[in-house]
Amino acid sequence: MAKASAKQYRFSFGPWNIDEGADPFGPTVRKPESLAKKIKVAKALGFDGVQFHDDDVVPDLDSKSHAQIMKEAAQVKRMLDAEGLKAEFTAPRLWFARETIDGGFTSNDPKCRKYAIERGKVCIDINNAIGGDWIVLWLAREGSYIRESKNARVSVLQLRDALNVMLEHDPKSIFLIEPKPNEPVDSAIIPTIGHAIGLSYLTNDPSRVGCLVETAHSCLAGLDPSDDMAFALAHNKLKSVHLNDQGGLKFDQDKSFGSYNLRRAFNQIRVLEEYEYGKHGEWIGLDVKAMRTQKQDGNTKHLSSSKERFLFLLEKVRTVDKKLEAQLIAARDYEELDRYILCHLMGVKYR
Ligand code: GLO
Ligand code: MG
Repeated sequence: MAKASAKQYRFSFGPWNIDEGADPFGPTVRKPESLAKKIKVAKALGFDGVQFHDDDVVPDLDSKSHAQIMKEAAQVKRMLDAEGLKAEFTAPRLWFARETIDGGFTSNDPKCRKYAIERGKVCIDINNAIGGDWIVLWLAREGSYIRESKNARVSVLQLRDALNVMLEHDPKSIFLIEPKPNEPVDSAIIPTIGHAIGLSYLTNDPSRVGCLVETAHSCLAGLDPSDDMAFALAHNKLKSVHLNDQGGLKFDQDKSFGSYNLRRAFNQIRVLEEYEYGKHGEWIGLDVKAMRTQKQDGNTKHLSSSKERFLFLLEKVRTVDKKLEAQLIAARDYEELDRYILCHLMGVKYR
């Protein structure tokens, strides 16, 4: 077990991270668990908070009045309070509704775009009711299957306009864009962290538009997740992360953190640690999925093992011989630096 003090870091995951194991090729293999149970699991596994979709907080919210939605959100806040947990964020699940088949904010149908914006406003109200720190916008269907179906320049400006309306709806809310290059769409309008940050600068209040880097999404774009985090940190825009892992350019795997590439995981923690990520309340979010083969009674092991690995690698980051590292960098002996880092990671004697 890791020795490092993780005081600086707060951990969270979402209810969707304890799932039933369905995939596009087959049915569910595990029974659904209630939100109340998942909140208890978060506490039992030593997490500090929970991430939500708007309809995780209030199921079937389109069929409910605003007053009813607020009442149910307050109940979830009480469930969190009872466990001493916090809500990290709420995300409008804009990829599930009939109205968002062709995207939400960038749908070609103006009625559907209006639906998406109204849903965004309800999500903001829910987030305020449960005391969440931010709104996360995973722009799942804001893209296309064939490029001719949408004008990408128009789509970018529609995203800007939607953000402006939401920024105005609540002058205190902070919005984080979570980019992903593909899946469910073929080509996303905002595929990378550079695009997300570029979009933030187009809005009326860039200071309230940041971003969330997810390991697997960076890998799917062929990029290094720690470099994406560093880029966002350089812009003061890294407000959250979704740590997981991904084995190359295939479907979005959401593997346990570090399970595919330990060194890549080490480097993500390294960049977060070096720039004191977490000092201003930023969370370590885990967006991991259990394998479909996993049985019901082991359906949270991917969460506990991801957190355990984070703490183990944090210790590795903190015990790098900085003097030696600086000497090897000054000597431009990167072969030796590579050897030292690998010895350190493998726990074998160096020299
Ligand atoms: C899927 C995304 C998804 C979001 C979550 C919050 O690829 O990573 O899990 O992070 O729905 O909006
Ligand atoms: Mg994610």
